[in-house]
Amino acid sequence: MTLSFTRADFPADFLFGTATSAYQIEGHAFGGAGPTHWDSFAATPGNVARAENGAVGCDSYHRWPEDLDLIEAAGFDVYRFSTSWARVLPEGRGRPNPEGLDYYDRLVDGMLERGLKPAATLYHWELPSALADLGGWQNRDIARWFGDFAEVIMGRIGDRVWSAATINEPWCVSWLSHFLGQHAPGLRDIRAAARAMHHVLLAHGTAIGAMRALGMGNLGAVCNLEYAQPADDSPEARRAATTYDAIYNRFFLSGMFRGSYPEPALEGLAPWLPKGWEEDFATIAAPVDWCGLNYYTRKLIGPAPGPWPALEEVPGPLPKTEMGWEIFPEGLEKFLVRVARDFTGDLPIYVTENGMAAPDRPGPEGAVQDDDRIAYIDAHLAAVRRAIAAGVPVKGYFVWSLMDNFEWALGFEKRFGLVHVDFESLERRPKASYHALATALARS
Ligand code: IFM
Repeated sequence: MTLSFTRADFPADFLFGTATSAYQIEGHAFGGAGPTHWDSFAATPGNVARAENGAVGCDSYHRWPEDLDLIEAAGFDVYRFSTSWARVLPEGRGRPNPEGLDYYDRLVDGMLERGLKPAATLYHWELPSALADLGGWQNRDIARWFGDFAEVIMGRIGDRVWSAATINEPWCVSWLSHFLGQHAPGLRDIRAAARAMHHVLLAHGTAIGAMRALGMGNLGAVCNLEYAQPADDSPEARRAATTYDAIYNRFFLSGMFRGSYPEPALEGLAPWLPKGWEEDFATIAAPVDWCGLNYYTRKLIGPAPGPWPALEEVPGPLPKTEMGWEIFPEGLEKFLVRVARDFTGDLPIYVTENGMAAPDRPGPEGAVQDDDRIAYIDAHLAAVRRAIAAGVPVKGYFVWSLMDNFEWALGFEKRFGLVHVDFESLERRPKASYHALATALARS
């Protein structure tokens, strides 16, 4: 199976990339990294499938040259990677770990040597345990700690990265982890969630300031979005979908790009937000140079009994990925149009993550056949092209993920990679989707 487009079907300056994150691939046991809240969350029975963790991951800490070779050989322009706070600052603050700084230094140089643009994300979820002990994202001081971390790591690699984003997916860092309890630190508490939502944004703005002070440009924010639709025509379902949309999609974008929070979210969150939150927007809404959107699926939302937000997800009829997520490429197009119209205007937008978990199917001669993934990427890139045709300044698209990796609470079972990883031998094997992309991206 092939993709229905080639590079030539996109604007000449459109960038293709692939993405990973530190804890999911590096192997956190290596190189003097400090403990993180994901280590203890994963060590707690029932939190992660098969009690797996990121201690070894894909061992990219040692195998990064091979990983960068794969990215280069596929014809990608950009590699979106993240830096582990605890690898750089094992205690979260204070003395840096020289091995950690050296690692990211080598990695960035390795990308440049291969003609790849390094797109760094400061934080992709592994909070140093020492900071979790102090309340983590619930503690307002985290904004300052995060700004200091940004200064340390970017003081080392900021002169060579092509772009830098602050916090991957603020909704996951706050709501998923402090209200739904599905990710570390595994809390289910509305006050903790509200504070984390606000502090994540305050930390974002503080880090933007720290990186600007270093003279860096091309700084951005990355939000994940889920297209919320009412489960039926009732006013109750419409209201529930509006609340879901406000919490998931509008809260963070509004904070960063409008300096306010949406009313349907404040309805339930205002009593729990930290005192004086209204005064923080000058920091939160610090200008950025681009906006990244991570998109995978839509959700049908209906009302549920109980306290705010009084809603629930309702299973939908569309074909699903192995995550159980409905495949809805139209949602990506709608979001690109909507985000540019309502929040970011002329600012470049990047689809910083898109991809699917799919089971491996053996192909001829040991190949890994993942036609479902090829079709998924194809349909979503068609949505990107429609948005571009409608005038949205979409400037790039990143496949999640380069390779199979630690899929958080789902362990290593759900495979998102273009490259298959054997988690016993750690051998990498490009799948059919990798080869399809390499063909589509080849420069003639
Ligand atoms: O694996 C994750 C990634 O860490 C963040 N965005 C969604 C991906 C798939 O669930």
